Amino acid sequence: MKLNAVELRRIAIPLVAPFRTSFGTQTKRDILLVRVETPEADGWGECVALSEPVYSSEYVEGAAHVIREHLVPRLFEAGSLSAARVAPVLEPVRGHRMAKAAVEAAILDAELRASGVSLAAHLGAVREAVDAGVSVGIMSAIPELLDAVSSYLDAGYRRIKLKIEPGWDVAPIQAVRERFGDDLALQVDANTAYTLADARHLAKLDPFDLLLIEQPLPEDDLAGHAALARMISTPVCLDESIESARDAAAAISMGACSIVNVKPGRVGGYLEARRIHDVCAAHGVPVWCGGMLETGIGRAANVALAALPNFTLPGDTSASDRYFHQDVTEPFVLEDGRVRVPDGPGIGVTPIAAVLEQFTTSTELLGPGRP
Ligand code: NPQ
Ligand code: MG
Repeated sequence: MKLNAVELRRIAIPLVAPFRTSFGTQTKRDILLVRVETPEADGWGECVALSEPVYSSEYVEGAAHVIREHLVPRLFEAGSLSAARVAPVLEPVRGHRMAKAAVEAAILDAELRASGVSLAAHLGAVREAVDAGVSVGIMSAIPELLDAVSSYLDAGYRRIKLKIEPGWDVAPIQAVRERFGDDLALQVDANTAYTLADARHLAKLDPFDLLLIEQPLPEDDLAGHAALARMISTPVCLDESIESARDAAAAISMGACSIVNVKPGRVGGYLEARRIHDVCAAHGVPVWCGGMLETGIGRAANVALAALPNFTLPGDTSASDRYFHQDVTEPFVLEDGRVRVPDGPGIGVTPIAAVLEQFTTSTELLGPGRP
C-alpha cells in the first residue's frame, strides 16, 4: 500500500461532566486524529494522549510533533507499507507509543477498508457485542457518588470502576457496596496514587470483594506491585506499568499482577495489544480493554479488540454519551449493558464531516515532499 498523505487534525470536545482522577480534573478532551490517504482507501486513527503529561509522559502537542517530524517522514521513506510493517519501520524512534499507535491504527484502518475486512475479524474477535463497564470519577462527596453509580446502573452498565486516591477510598467503596449489594461487579483504579507504605491501608479494601485494584503504585514499581499482591487479597491489575507484551510477561512472571488492562494507545497499537492478549491468555491471566475517553473512532477499534476471547472482564468500553453529548461518529449505545462490535470494513465507523468540522481546532496535511 502506498501512502499519499497524512492529515493531523486536532479537535476539542467538551465532556458531559468534569472527570476527576488522582492526577487531576478534566473538563474537555483535546484530541489528535490521524487520517491517512492511500490510493485504495482513507484510514482513521485516534491518538489517546491527554493535553498534559499527567497519565503518562506523552501529551497531545508532543505526539503531534513526533508524528510530524519523526514518524511520518520514516513512513514516506519506507515506500510500500502495510500495517504490520509500521512498528518495525518506527522501531528506531524510542517510546512515543501513543503517537505510533495512532499512526498504525490509521494505516490498519485504510488497509482493512481496502480489503473489505472488519478490524474485529482481522484481530480474531469471537463476540458480536461486549460487556460495558463504566469508570466513575472522584466526587466531592459520597451522596453524589451514589447518585452517579445509581444512574449508570439504571443505564445498564455491567461493571462499575471507582477512581480512588488517598482520602477517597475505603469510605466511598464501603458506601457503594452497602447501597448496591454484593452482586455488583466493582473494581477500583488508583492511577499510581499510593506507595508500598500504604499496603496495610489498601488491605482494608479486602472485605469489599473487589474484582481488582488497578495500578495502585507508580508505573515503574513492578517489584512493589509484586510485594503488595502478596499482602492483599484484592487481585492487582496493571495499567500504566504495561507498555508491551514483554512488560506483561515480566509482570506476570514476577507476580506483579494477575489481571491486565489493555489500552492499545499505551502499548503502541492494536497489533501489540493483541500480543498482550495472547501472552496473558497463555499464562491464564484475564485481560480487559481500558479506555482513554476516546471518540467513536478510538472507541470502535477498542470494542473490536474487546471482542477477543481472553477479554473476559467488562472493559471501560462505555457508550459515547458517558463522555460526550455529541460523538464525531455515529454514537456507541448500550444495548442490555453491551456495546455492539462494528462489523463494517476497517473500524466500521466513519467521522461525520459536519461534526468533525464543528470541533476542529486545527488541521495540517503532510505529504512525501515535505522536508
Ligand atoms: C485509566 N481511563 O484507566 C484512564 C485514565 C484516564 C476511563 O478511567 C481525560 C480525563 C482523559 C481523565 C483519559 C479511565 C482521561 C482521563 C484517561 C483519565 O486510568
Ligand atoms: Mg487505569
